[in-house]
Amino acid sequence: MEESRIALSIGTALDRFIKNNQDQFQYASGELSQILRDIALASKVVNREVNKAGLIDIMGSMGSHNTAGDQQQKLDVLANIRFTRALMKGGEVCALISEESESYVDLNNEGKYVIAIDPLDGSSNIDVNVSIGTIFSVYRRKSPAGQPIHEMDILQKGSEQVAAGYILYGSSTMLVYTTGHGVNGFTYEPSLGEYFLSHPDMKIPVDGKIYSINEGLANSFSQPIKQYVQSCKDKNHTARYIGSLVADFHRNLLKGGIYLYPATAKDPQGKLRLMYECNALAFVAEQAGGKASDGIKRILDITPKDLHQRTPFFVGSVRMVEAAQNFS
Ligand code: FDP
Repeated sequence: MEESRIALSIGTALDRFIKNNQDQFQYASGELSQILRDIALASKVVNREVNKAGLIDIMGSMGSHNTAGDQQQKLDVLANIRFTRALMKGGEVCALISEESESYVDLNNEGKYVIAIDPLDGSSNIDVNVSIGTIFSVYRRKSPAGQPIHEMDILQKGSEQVAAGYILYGSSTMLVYTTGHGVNGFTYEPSLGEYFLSHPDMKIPVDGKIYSINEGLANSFSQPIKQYVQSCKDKNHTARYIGSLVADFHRNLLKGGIYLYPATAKDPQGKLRLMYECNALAFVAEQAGGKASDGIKRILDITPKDLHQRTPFFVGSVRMVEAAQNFS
């Protein structure tokens, strides 16, 4: 009986983990904990919808484009609504930056936190049943609460994040986050409707053998990037590119590797967005012992000038990112 499935421990639920670790946070008033719970809840709803894609009419494009010029998918829009509503409810969040909205949203409240979110990343993969993700960054507001949001609250450097993470809607659904005290991963147990701690204190291997880059664009890579990719081939490294940033990042976090999205002819500044894609993953990578760079400098040290700013992005195992930088 002791060894039967029902007698086995189900582990630590996300809520319990957040509560147990609340004191680690500098401003331990419970608000950040509530934000993490709200994100987890919204992700469960999005997970439910993602799993039904194909059965209900949520696949395909809306026929509109977001600020970055990408075609908006129905699920992109749905995920944006879900996360926005969840984060607006409690009053902890005073402003939202989203891939799906041109400007930030000032929630006109006393909230102390600003959230940057890509509600559904890798959306071109939705219709073909490939893993997609949500990416989020949490900042503390700088201007006094109760006044209109100021630019300094919005355009903060990645190093000022107080929490960040992602949800991966993959073969299982996972929430991975950091509050600056290491990285922990939680797997969703759908029959219980809960996330459970499955990957405590995640560490990315110092070196790896996987390189992830869209080599179809190789003709427009700079010479140093071409040379770096060639060096990976010379070492018989493995090429893996899902084309879903969260999924590619997560695999490399577990196995060791590098993800690169360099400048290309089409996207001379790189394709990925600093504020709601790169910063969060850079924070997670560093907290897991990895590195994130734009090829020259640390991602977390870039001062954003624009909400939808793009940047070249090299992230993953320290040695691989350093090697790629050495070619740049
Ligand atoms: P998508 O356009 O499908 O939303 O951030 C955008 C992103 O996906 C990343 O998730 C992904 O890694 C990258 O773009 C893929 O871009 P390419 O198709 O140019 O390789």
